[in-house]
Amino acid sequence: MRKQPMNSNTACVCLFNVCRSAPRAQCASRLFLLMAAAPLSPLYLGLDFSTQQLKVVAIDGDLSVVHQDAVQFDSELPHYRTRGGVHIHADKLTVTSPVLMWVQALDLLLDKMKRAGFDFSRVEALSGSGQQHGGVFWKKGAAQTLARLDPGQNLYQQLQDGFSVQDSPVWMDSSSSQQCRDLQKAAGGALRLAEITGSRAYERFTGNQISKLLQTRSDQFQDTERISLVSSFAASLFLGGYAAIDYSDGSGMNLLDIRARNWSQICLDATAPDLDRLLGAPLPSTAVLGSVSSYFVHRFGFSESCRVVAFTGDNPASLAGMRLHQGDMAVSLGTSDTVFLWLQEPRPALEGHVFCNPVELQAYMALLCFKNGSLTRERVRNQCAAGSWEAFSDALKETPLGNNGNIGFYFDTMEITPPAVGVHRFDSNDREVSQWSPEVEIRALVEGQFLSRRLHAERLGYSIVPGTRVLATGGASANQQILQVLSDVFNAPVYTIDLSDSTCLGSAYRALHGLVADSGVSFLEVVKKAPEPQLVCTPHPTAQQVYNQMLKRFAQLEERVLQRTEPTNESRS
Ligand code: 5FX
Repeated sequence: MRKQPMNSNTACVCLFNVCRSAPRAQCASRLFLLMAAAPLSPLYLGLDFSTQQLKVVAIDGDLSVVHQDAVQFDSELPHYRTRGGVHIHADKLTVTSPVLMWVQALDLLLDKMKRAGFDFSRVEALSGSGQQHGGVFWKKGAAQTLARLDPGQNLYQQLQDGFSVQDSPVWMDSSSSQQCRDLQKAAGGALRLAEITGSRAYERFTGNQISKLLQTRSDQFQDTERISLVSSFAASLFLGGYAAIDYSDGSGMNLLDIRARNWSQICLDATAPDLDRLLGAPLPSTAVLGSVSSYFVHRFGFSESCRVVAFTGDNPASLAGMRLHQGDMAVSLGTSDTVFLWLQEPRPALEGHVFCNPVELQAYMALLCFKNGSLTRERVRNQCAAGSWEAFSDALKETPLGNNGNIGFYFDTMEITPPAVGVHRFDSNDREVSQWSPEVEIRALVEGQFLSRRLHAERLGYSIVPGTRVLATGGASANQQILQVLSDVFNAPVYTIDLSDSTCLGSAYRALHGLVADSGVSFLEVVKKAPEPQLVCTPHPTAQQVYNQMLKRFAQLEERVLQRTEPTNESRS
């Protein structure tokens, strides 16, 4: 028997059974039977700093989930008095979250994992994501605090004085309309800004929030030594130093030139002085930023070699979790519907967002949000199918593809894409009508929603090519007839994918990929062992002809609907 120095990766049995209570270092016998000469398999951590909670998932090299945990901000950190993780201010436009709540949530999460016996020494790499657009303002001197964290104290105790702004603006904020107008003017218009940064000016985008801080609380701005996104802030905690903003989440700031993959000088100049220094240089989303700081080694038992892979936004991380391929589209059918696209050549437009792709350097992704999703489907189900999904599905089955030329727009609340409101019905001669039979109304709603998803996706550069897959997730993806319409409108097969925690899982996958990305190994190669999506529908043979025609009319009718809608407070000029 060979005596070996123990590390926590090595399973052992003490012959005299004294180890159970005594720490290894104090073991009297120093006589171990090595049960497993090979170290336990490595693990990869994915964290998600989302709006309402901090979540973690650990996977092994086979991509199996071995540990999950979460901290709910409202209930587990009640002293911050957040609702849904945020504070909505009196003006109803300003929405913030306490930055120290996020710090304390990390303390709590890691303590929970430790108590659950999670073996941090097995973590070979970690990565994570954060709600997009939120800004964290580090106070002068915070870099030193981060670099000298004392493992005897928690992060919260040591970072009390680390931030120049205590309440971080988050993605739900819409208080920077003036700054949006100013930025668009400086960039040469909304479309020009979208061509540079991937999006026209949006109030929640970080650059406009930075500009607002400078104009309204310049003392706090002056006291700032670094600005992070929620994602890069979280990575900074693990690194013990400021983490770079990654290209993908950086695309949600109205500051990054998404083609040059660097800050746009026009946008920097229009936003705040000396901003490139405050932001640091952006890096690819697959970059290994360094190893965890000694704080995590000593306090939790992480290995000194545990790598920190750039953190990114929650939507980019979710694209990774869904393992989207080139040409794929993912549709999440939830309270609001979200569409993710993998794009090779983007065409930024006035609606939607184009971000750098989080898993492939040369590619892009697009994100489109549609506010009138499941709630509108439920309203129409209640009115036209007596509240029954079965009757709703029967109506879809009994009505023809193309609905005999009837086209409807259903915006119960002001829509994001496009910014229009109200219910608008047009017959096959493009004449406005006030009502239809329940069956026609149901088909018009579902076709109208998916024609809109297709129209706006195509405007951003998406095209349906052989091999295109549509991945459906979210509540309504359980309804086969709704998915059949989706398949017909896109003339593509529809697959479903179980996506509980796609964001966290995507971050864990990215941690694993980050270790090999530099050697040219693709993300899809690394995640090929993950379960495949299930094929549920294929398009009807006549679908292409019916919906290609219908899409043209739909686009013209949408213009008519838009002309009747007042512009929103978000600047479209
Ligand atoms: C995307 O642009 C958004 O604002 C949201 O999806 C946030 O990322 C939610 F965390």
